[in-house]
Amino acid sequence: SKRVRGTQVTRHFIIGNTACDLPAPGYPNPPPENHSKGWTVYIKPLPNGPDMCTWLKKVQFKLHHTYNDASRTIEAPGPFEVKETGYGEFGIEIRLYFAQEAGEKAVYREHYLVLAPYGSEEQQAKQKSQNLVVAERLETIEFNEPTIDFYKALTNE
Ligand code: SLL
Repeated sequence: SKRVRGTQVTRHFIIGNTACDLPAPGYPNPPPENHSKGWTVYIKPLPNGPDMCTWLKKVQFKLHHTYNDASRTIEAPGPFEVKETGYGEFGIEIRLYFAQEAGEKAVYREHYLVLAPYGSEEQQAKQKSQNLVVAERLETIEFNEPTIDFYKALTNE
């Protein structure tokens, strides 16, 4: 399909994870043996940002090989997240897939799972008292000369 020449569309989103000590609400209780942490990895829009499923069709999260079914695929409309329990940190391979008419290859990102409190003593104390670690970053994706159909999907949000 035809492309919109000389045009770039940029979209922002958040990649991150939350983590807590088990047992905790929302995770199996009792936890699986040796699993001391609950965590959730996700792709999400910015606060008050537009919905992502106009342009994001599927997200694949590839977990550490110690997990059963290490490849987890979430279709739109999501939520694009994987909730798990475990004992250790590792890099999660993330692939973002777009609509067929986009003619775009999957985009790869990595998120290193953060399970332990981090930052200043004060920040760590707060994370411990709330039993909640949040590790997020802003990500940018740039579509260069998108197809006309994909351009419409991107800009009609
Ligand atoms: C570490 N390099 O040793 C890391 C490996 C392994 C993560 C982390 C449990 C999987 C399961 C799990 O947390 N795997 O039992 O289903 O720290």
